[in-house]
Amino acid sequence: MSRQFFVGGNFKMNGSVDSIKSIVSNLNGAQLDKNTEVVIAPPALYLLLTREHLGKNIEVAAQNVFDKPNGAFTGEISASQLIESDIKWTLLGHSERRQILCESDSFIASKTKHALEHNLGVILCCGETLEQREANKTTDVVTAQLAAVAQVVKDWSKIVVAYEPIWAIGTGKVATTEQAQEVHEAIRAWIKKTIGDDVAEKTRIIYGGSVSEKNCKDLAKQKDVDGFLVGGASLKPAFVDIINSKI
Ligand code: G2H
Repeated sequence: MSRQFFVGGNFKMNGSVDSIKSIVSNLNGAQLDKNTEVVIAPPALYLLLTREHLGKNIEVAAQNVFDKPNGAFTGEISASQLIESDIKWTLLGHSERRQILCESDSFIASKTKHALEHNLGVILCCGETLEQREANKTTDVVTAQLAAVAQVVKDWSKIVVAYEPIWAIGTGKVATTEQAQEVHEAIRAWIKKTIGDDVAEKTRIIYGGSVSEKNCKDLAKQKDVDGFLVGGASLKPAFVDIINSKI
């Protein structure tokens, strides 16, 4: 079966009112592949500004969400606040949050569960370090990250899995098409075995890590690569070429 191609833009902690407006206006004016689902994730401060100015053909994601309802949680944003603001997606489990903010597999799983219960779509990131890859532990590491979620989440229909090898993030060192396909295939096999055939067929598994307008077309041809999570290049006009990588 065919899965709809999915391209996410993760702005990380970048942008200003002016630059975000200019990215949004560039996307609004661009010819985008209508068969590709596009979601952009600006910093929290700019979520409303982005949603206000962005065309309805593109959805907006938060870069994080908390796993508790509104209350005394300084610095956090709730799922219901996102939904009320027409923000329909969230990223979770990005390696920068796993490593710099010390987020554990179980915390990410709890946030995923809570986000899904509030009807948010979740771009769930997983990925290995260079050390883990060199020790042949890639599949074990990414499937353990996903297994923590599978323990608490049964319905995967609103999850997009983003495979992001940490050694390829922001380094310009993209995984080869073979390396990406191999891990995506292993993730799909794991989903099939652990969750079920139908979920494995339907779940989008996207690649992230130094995706650019130069390498996207080859990566997009891989059987199990269903799209991209784009960091640095999502801030540039070339993001449009990545969105259009299937045409
Ligand atoms: C990986 C990716 C987007 P970049 O973090 O999530 O960033 O494309 O800059 O490597």
